[in-house]
Amino acid sequence: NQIETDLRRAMEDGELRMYYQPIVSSKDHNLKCLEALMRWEHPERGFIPPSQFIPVAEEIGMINELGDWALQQVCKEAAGWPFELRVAVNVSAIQFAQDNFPQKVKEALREARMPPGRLELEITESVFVGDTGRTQEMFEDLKRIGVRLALDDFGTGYSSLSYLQKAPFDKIKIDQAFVRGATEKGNNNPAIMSAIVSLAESLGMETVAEGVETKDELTLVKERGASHVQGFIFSPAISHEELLERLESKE
Ligand code: G
Ligand code: G
Ligand code: MN
Ligand code: NA
Repeated sequence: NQIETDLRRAMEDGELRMYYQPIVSSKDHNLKCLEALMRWEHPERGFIPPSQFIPVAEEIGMINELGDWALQQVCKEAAGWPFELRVAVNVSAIQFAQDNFPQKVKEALREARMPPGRLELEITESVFVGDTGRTQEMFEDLKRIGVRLALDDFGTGYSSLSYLQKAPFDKIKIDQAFVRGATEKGNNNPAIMSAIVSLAESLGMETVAEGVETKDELTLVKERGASHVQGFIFSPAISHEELLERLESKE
């Protein structure tokens, strides 16, 4: 399989990179967290987006290796930042189902000397599908280590409110599908956003409005109470080098 060979080489030869997208506070637009997003610079095919290679890695059984690499890389990079900012890593349901996943997280933090509270794991509702009871234990193990948990892409999958009750999430990420079109007349998305925010608040969870691109969208998500904002209006994901330059210019 060509893509499998290519992915292996990509990991070994450093063709994979972590990029970082800012997540800011709604109130003052201060930088609070960076979401790590994987990028693949293929020597012949050029840039391959994660939406293309992550599902392949899941199918061919390489997502755990890729995920281990990402976790270690992000902890190493974030440990060296000039500010103690949080960093969020996407974790696929397959990775999350590994019995030794909490151990891997602990190890990556220890290796990098990263304080656990700076690491946030973004998981989607798909981790609850086919759950045999182990998921609950996994959450408890991770909370014991001291990392934060975020529920990603909320509202698009199998969204069951019982998931919110079952898991100790610190943050809910409101999917960008609710931001798109939200500023148009007669759109229901603002009402849905308000409902998600009030639910999250009553459970003591932060909220991030994802995919905010325009001023009108920013005004709207603030009106609707989202505590944090992420989107091209502030910045796309940038390389680690560019992030360091930006952070150092703030020192
Ligand atoms: O950055 P972009 O919007 O192209 O990302 C597309 C998708 O790929 C997102 O859903 C994101 O969660 C996923 N993704 C990006 N980086 C990683 C990663 O390191 N691990 C996993 N499991 N998914 C990732
Ligand atoms: O599924 P997940 O939330 O992990 O993926 C985040 C994805 O959203 C990344 O691929 C990122 O590049 C993309 N993204 C981030 N901000 C914006 C935005 O403002 N507009 C659009 N269209 N995509 C965005
Ligand atoms: Mn995410
Ligand atoms: Na998301």
